[in-house]
Amino acid sequence: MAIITVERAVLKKNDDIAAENRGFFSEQSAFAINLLGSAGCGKTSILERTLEALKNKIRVAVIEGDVQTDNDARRIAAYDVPVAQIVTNGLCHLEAGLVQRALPELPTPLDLCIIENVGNLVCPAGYDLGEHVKVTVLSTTEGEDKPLKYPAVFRKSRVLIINKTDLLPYIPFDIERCHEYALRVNPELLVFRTSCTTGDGIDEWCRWLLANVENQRSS
Ligand SMILES: Nc1nc2c(ncn2[C@@H]2O[C@H](COP(=O)(O)OP(=O)(O)OP(=O)(O)O)[C@@H](O)[C@H]2O)c(=O)[nH]1
Ligand SMILES: [Mg+2]
Repeated sequence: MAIITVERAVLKKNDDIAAENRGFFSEQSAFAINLLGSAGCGKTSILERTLEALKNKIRVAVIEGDVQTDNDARRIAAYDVPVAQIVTNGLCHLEAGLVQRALPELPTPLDLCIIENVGNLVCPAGYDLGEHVKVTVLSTTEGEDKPLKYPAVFRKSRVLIINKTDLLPYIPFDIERCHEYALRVNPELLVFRTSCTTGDGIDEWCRWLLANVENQRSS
């Protein structure tokens, strides 16, 4: 019983800070995304493709969450985009307080802030960071049943990106079935199919992003 009480208190504190973070983004009319997915599904690769397409059109910044290393922040910095790295030192997810501490490192005002969460399909789902939308990436090498096995993150996401579609000819991954499983868990999910290798689907994803940046600006 005591454990449950402590957990509730921790999550309540997280939610309070997340609300402050959301206020920080909303005050400057910036659209904020929490980018989730297993280790290696292609989150940073999608960011790289996205920055190539959008960095000269909008003011964008990235927050990178990793258990160790600043490898991903270096990859983003190579695009000349403002980036803050959070190293969790073993923690398997980002929390709102960690994001709040990174916010002063970003320039303001922004149009878009993307927070890449720690690579994990389970724990990050429970923590609101103050984003407007959660976007989950699932790659074709992970198996089409993942929406059914790890439903929480898919249920809480607005968007699913099925990445690494270039590998479909070589692996037994039924993308239509994966799509159907994802919609079974969350009928509202918007699904994009991308390949960071060929660039397929990236335009469509970027168009969605730009439309949401515009909505946020005019709200
Ligand atoms: N074939 C193929 N490989 C990809 C694609 N996207 C990413 N990769 C490769 O997948 C590996 C992992 O990509 P990352 O972008 O580092 O994945 P990540 O989700 O950011 O990884 P973590 O931050 O460690 O969780 C790299 O070797 C990428 O080159 C894709 O669309 N197709
Ligand atoms: Mg990464």
